Formats: sequence, C-alpha cells, structure tokens
Amino acid sequence: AEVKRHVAIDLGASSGRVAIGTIQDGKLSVNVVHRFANGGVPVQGRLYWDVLGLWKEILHGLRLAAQHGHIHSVGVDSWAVDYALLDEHDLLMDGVHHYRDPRTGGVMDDCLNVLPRSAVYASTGIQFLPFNTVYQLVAHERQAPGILNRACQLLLVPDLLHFWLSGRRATERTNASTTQLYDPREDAWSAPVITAFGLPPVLFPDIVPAGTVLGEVTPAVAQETGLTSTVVVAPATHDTASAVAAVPAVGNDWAYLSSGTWSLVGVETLSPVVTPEALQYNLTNEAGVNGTTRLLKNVMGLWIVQECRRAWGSPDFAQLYADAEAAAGGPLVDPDDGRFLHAGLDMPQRIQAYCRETGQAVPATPAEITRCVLESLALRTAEVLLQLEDVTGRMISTLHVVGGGSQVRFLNQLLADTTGRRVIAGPVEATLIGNLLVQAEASGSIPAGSLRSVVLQSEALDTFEPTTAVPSQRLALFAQLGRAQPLHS
Ligand code: LFR
Repeated sequence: AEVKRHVAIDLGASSGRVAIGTIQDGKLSVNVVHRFANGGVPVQGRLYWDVLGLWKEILHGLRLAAQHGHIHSVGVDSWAVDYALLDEHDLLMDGVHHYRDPRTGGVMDDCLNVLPRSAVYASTGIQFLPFNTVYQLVAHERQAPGILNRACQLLLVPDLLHFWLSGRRATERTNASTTQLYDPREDAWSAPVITAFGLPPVLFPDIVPAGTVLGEVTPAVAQETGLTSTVVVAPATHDTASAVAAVPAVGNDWAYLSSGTWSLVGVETLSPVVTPEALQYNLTNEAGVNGTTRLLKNVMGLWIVQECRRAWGSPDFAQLYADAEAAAGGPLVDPDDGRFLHAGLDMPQRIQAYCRETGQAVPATPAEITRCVLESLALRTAEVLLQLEDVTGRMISTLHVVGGGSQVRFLNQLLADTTGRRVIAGPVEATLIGNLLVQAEASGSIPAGSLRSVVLQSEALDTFEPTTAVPSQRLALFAQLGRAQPLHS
C-alpha cells in the first residue's frame, strides 16, 4: 500500500511548525517543512495572538508540504484555553486574546464567590488558573458588555483553524477540558458552571474525540495550497495532550514533564482524580487521548527565562544555559508566584525583587538569574511529583522530559538531582509527534493503541541519573519561601 503522508501543524506560545510524518516499518519519520515565530501582540494595554499571521504561516507551510506529494490528512494543535468569538456570519468579533492578557485580574475570585471552588472542581476537575476560558469569558463580557449574547459560536484556537481549513465547527475534547467548562464524567459542557456565570450555552460547539475526521479541506484552501482531497483530522488539539500521548514510557512508575513555555508536570490516569486532596493541591484533570486523564499541574516553566531573555536583547539560548551552569547558584523563587505570569521587560527585576523580599542573595547577571529560575523550576517539579505520588498512591521512579526544554541538558541533570529520579529526555518534538500519530492511528497507518511503542521505535532518548543528591534542607527552604501571591491560590 502507498505510504500515507500526514501533516501536523503545531502552534506553541513562542513558535510554530508544520511537519510531514510518514510511517514505514513501524517507525515514524518527521520532516519539518516550515518553522515560524509566535508570541503575544500588545495593543492598548491588551495582549492578543496574531491569529491571521498564524493562518498565513499555516497556508505557507501547507503549500510547502503539498510539494512532497499527496497529503492524506492534516491536523492542528496549539496551546489551550484561548478562543475566538464568531458572529452569525462566521466573522471574528474580536481578536483572539492571549491568556496572559491582564484583563482576567480579579475575575476568578469574583466568580468563585458566585459558585464555590468545590462546586466548580466537582463538575470539571480542572485546576484554578486565572486565565481558564471560563474566567476569560467573564472578563470579556466586562470589557464589552453584551458581546457574549451577540456571539453565535465560541471556537478554541485549533478549532477555529480547523473550521477555516474544513468548514466544520467542533471542539476537540482534550482542549475542551482545559476551559474549566467541561465535565469529564458527562463528556459534555458543564451546565452548572455555564449557568452560574451566565454564559450563553449556544456558544459551545459539539465535542468530538481526538482522531475525528472533520472533513475535506475546503476548495478555497485546496486552491491556495495545492492540497487535493486531504482530510482534516482533529488530533489531540491541546498541545500538552499531544505531547503526553507521545511520551515514550513503559510500565506505570513514571511521570512526565512537558517542558517548554510551561512545565506541565503530571501522570496519566484511567479516570479523573477529583478528591479533596487533588483540589487542595490544585491538580488538574485534563482529558487525554483514548479516554485517559492527564492529572497534572502547570508550573510556570521556561516562560520566565524566555521573557528575561527578551529583556536582555535575545542572547543565544544555548550560551545562556551554558553560562547558567557555570554561574553561582543559591537564591530561589517560587516560579508559580502570580507576579511572573504576565509579559513584561521587567522580568529580571521581578526575580531580583522576589529574592530581596525573601532575604536571599540577589542574582545579578543573566547567568545567575537564569540559574536561579532553573533551580527553582527543578525544586517545584520535585514538589509536584510528591503531590502526585500522594494523591495516586503510585511510586514515580522515572521522569520523562519531553518538548523543547528537554534539550537543556543542565536542566535535565538538575531535575534528576533535585527529584532523585531517573530522567529520560526526549523527544524534543513530542507535540508534533503526538499530533501526527493520532492522525496515523485514525487513518489506519499504525495499529490502535500503539502510539508509545511507535515513539520508542523511532526516537533516540537520553538518560540522566541522579548524581549529587540535593540536600533535603534545600527542599525545605524552597517550601518555606513566602508565597504571597500564588498563581495557584
Ligand atoms: C502549554 C499549554 C498548557 C496550558 C497553557 C495555556 O503550551 O497548552 O498546557 O495550560 O499552554 O494555554
């Protein structure tokens, strides 16, 4: 039979890529045909995504892909929670706001005075983050009263792009779960949450599972790109869900760290863990592929370094990490302090202020600041692993680090030493791979349920053993840091 070509469009917060994947002899090969930058666009104190710019890059990437021969299927994944509102003519009613847009300030607390935390958690199992779609919608209505009632449809970012590609409106389940408007037990939008915050139920499209064939690309897209009779297949549209699907793990004693703009630290479970302990730790139960649950926590991640780097005039990442490794360590921050969430060229000063306020040495150079962030991320990861062990009763002996951050060898070693667990690093492009393999599975290119073994067959991995145990006093010191404005309140 002819080898099918699948195309993944993977949009991360700081970059995007378009890649062709093919399966031969049980192995996946990936050919990235187009890469482009992404990021927030500040306008009048607000922060947007350049969704039209992304669309243009997607068309360009598809045009390049089409030159390689017939493309069987295409699918999009992106970061979570953000959405577009469409009117009755399918026109965009506003730009797509970035989840770091400060408009959500204070909104979550107001909402939780209306429907208590325990009730929202019981219905959704989702962690309380100020930018969850539910709070963004309430913020949107405050900004532009009446907008939600004028809107006809809400589409999450990958769903919007799938609509533009195929003409079909649907919400793929893994990303729907991140909105905090989805009830995993009912596999439906959460009526209690939607009602409590006065959101129009008609906004929310049908929910479909990853692997759903949405339809052929529209004639306009075919003409623009050269694609012919290509089908749009929804992958796990939440990037983290695609990444977790591609974790090359075996057995049950492992956790993952999807490392990029965010550090997503979690385990895979057969069903949601919605217990008082999980709520207390503010762990989230996001939907995974094939009915699994991703029990995880958002840790602020390399965003802090990315934003510092921007303030330093964008020096080379590899050099910055090498300098951090050689620099003096010591001071720590709670990376999940809410002050680090928003964009701003004062990120280095925010780190320094945190250290000063907590009576620590103040890191001065880019190398020292970067080291402080990396050590802090490793400690926070160690803490979250203990919480995951606590709520699941599992023993975690291996941490799989996937995504762009898995290339930072110094961070991998810090993670091994700090958590006391073996770190297996790779693949770097886990999200792309997970996206491609869900399409391959849906198209019969690989056997059902074989994603992880295909990744293991296809990718070279790196192992980091814990060498210098990090003293327990360090964990204790970290645990004592003042947590004045936690992101996870
Ligand atoms: C990672 C990610 C996280 C989500 C955050 C915001 O790219 O998708 O999983 O919490 O971005 O959407």
